[in-house]
Amino acid sequence: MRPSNSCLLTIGPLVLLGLAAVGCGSTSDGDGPATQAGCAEDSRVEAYEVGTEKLGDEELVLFRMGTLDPDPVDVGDNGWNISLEAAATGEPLTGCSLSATPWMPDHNHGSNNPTATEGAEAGDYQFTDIAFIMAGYWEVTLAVDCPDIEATDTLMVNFCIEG
Ligand SMILES: [Cu+2]
Repeated sequence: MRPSNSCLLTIGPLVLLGLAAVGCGSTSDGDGPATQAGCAEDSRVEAYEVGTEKLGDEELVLFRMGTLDPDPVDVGDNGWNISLEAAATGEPLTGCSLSATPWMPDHNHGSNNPTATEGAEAGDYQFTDIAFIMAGYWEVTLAVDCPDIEATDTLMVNFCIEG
């Protein structure tokens, strides 16, 4: 169910700024899961725990969830640490390209598409500017491409920012 038609246009920084300015997806009718507030109760939301390991969709890469900054995530630029291992060998994956695509499925829009930098420890990667431009339910799809891995692997991690 869609919340309203105020938030259907997608992509483009100008459009996004416009949406943020008018407060897209405001809780006009209050029925359905797509309201801004209360996503902590949303059955799609998984609690975020540092140290949890998640296997990528292609089962090639193991993503270990690292610290968030701020923790919990909030509206604005967010930092996120992630470690990558080869699922087959458990070896840290270095030299990878790791990107994040935040998306609000209930509003049909994203924000930015940042790339992580490699940390000092082998296999560690850091995002500094994942832009959660509004409160609500977000899905962040990670995509990783490594010299030691045969194909791109992806993983979706979801977050709730209480409005
Ligand atoms: Cu939105």
